[in-house]
Amino acid sequence: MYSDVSSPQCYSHFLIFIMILTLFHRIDVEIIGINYLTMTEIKDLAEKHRMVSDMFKLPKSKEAWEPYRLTDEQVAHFHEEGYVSGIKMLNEAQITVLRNDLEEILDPKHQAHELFYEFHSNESTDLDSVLFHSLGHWRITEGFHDVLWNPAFVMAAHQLLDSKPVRFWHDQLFCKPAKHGGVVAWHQDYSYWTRTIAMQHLTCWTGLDDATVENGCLHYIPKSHKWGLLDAPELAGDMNGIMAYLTEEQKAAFKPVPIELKKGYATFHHPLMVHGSYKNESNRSRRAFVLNVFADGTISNTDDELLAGVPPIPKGNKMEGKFFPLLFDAEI
Ligand SMILES: O=C(O)CCC(=O)C(=O)O
Repeated sequence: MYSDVSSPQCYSHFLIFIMILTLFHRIDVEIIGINYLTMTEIKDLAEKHRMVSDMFKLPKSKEAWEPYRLTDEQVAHFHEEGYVSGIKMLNEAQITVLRNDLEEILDPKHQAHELFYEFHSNESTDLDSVLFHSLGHWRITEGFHDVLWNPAFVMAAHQLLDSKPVRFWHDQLFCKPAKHGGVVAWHQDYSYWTRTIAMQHLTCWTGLDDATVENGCLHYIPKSHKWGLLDAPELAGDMNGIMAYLTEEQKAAFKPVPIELKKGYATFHHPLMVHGSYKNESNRSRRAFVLNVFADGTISNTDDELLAGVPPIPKGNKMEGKFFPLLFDAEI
């Protein structure tokens, strides 16, 4: 039996069908609209291997680079002690730009959040403490992108890497809030990086707040870069986890030195330098960003992913490409 298409019942079914169709169409259009917006607004700054803002001026001549050079004494201190600190990186205006950038990207709802390699709102294993730690923000804000090419940074890095060209590895943020900032346990950076060889890496830590003993500044164990490679402890776990891997002689030489720095100033350390930082129980925050580099010619030591979301570089191949820009080459 056929239904009568002109019946009121059939007409109301037809109306409901049209309403559902319209609804789905609108949802569809909205979803496409959201995707379209996301696609157009997220800019991955890793595509740009040069400065994209006017935050820093690139020196145009050999003479113009000179003011950024470390002295021979500073370079000698790095080799002897494993670190050199008190290097001016940023002026007040640059600090303000980076603090504002930081404020924005701390929000996990930031539109470019997916570009982080890692994002830990709280990496601390101590339930009463907070340690914000992330990697990959150079891809997200112009400020954190351009600090990679800061002349004061690249010139010092070049000198400390035995005058070799400087290639970017990755960046990090370590932020401790006032009152309940968590520790960064004693560690050597290279103990987490053996997936890249040879060991010709370097770390630069720059404060966005004045860093003091009270708010959890970085501490070094001078000369520990001569101890060889130790096992890697949990980074934001037990402060003294590394002690299990030390000889009695190393334990006796374990004399932490606080690296107090005014905001905008940096400290550079060797990849085997034992370092860490204590809690922040003061009423001031302690925010800092870290730049990790290696000498050009460093190769991948794994077929696995080197950083989350970054296409693998097959073992034995040179570290280069979109995610690992060359930052400084005196020959160019
Ligand atoms: O900011 C901190 O307290 C730790 C930094 C660190 O581990 C590093 O610079 O390698």
